Amino acid sequence: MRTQVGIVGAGPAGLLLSHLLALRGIESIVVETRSRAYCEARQRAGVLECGSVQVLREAGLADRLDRLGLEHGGIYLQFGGQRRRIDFRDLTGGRTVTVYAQTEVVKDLIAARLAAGGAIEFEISDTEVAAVTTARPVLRYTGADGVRHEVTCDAIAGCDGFHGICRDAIPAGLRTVWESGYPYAWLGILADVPPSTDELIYCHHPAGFALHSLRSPQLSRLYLQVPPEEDIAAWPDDRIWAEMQRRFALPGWELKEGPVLEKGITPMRSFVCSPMRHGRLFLAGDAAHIVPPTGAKGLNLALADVTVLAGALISLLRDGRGELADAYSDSCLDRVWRATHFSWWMTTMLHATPGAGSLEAQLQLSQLRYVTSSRAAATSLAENYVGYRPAATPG
Ligand code: RFL
Ligand code: PHB
Repeated sequence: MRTQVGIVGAGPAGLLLSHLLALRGIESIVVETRSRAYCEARQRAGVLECGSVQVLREAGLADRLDRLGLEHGGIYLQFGGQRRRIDFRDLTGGRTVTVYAQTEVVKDLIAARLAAGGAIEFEISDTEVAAVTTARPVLRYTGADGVRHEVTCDAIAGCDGFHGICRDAIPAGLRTVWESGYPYAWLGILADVPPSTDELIYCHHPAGFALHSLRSPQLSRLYLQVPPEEDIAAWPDDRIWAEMQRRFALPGWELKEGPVLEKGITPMRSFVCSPMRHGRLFLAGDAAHIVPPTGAKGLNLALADVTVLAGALISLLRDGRGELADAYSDSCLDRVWRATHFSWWMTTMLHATPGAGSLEAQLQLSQLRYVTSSRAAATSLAENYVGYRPAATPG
């Protein structure tokens, strides 16, 4: 088999890349270990930066996003018995974020690819990438029917997430990895209850961080800081709600409870791999970098990477020009490091470190008071949250 770009992974990165390439006449195949139903149901991110919304809109993928997405002009920071708003519109010249679940983004992308006759192979196994430093890299996999395939490509995009195989195709001696864990995890729930808030609430509390997010006017998404090795079995629904009530408590405000539709625990880490390119293999999204979710950056970075990558591959494969491909890694890593710092900063400002002395809490509270009272500090948070810097759609 022969295609121009072999794409490993049908997450947001791989799917958007195949779509952006198809819009410019570049052929690709997407291979994915999981089933379509699994990819469409996996509960993950919820916040799109304005640049991500613009890329999806310009690619003709925003029909449902424009109908169902909820535009938010700010967030609340809650700490020390008060809830203060950061006004993105005011601080960033009118920019906003949009709450629209990653599951919906993935559904839209899969539907658009299949409607356009795009090739997505689900439930494949034994993915291999080879000859990536030649002009004809090779992608091998076993299809759902058990048949082994070999696809000769012009380039391969490793969009296979943090646990994928593509990153390891860059020889260890040629890549540098920076990594750090955090001494806490998030317990996330999807609840069948209208949100109790009009904007997301990021809540600092001595017992640990909590986040009130949403999915629709009827569905709430909430998170609690828990110990990293916590067993979800230790958290029956009534314990989760009791802990939410304790952390979010504010006089005159009520947290509404409802049936818990889904729950799970997510560990946290910061991770960056450089370079994001080796020969004709290009990494994008979680395959190359991971951030803790407190800054709502992971999905947005994945979409930004492939927006840049699409431009680089179009230039390379259509016009025979390699400059953008050569610049790909550095131009993405600039944004990745900004988001890595922002996510680390939000995380360490808002979470309680187990065993930390009381000095830490005082420093966090001082930072929270500063960021909610100084226009300069609030602007820095706001411009990072809405997206610094957005990637432009390839021409
Ligand atoms: P994905 O989504 O992990 O997709 C990778 C795909 O590759 C497949 N795969 C393979 N396919 C073929 N062969 C192999 N050998 C393969 N190995 C793996 C996998 O099955 C999968 O389908 O990576 P991608 O596309 O880079 O997208 C990244 C985002 O999914 C991720 O960064 C975000 O979900 C992170 N994130 C958030 N990001 C935001 O921007 N805003 C948020 O509000 C936000 N909240 C979150 C989050 C992540 C969370 N979790 C669960 C980690 C909240 C949570 C709780
Ligand atoms: C979510 O809605 O899932 C969400 C929102 C904001 C975050 C992380 C996750 O920072």
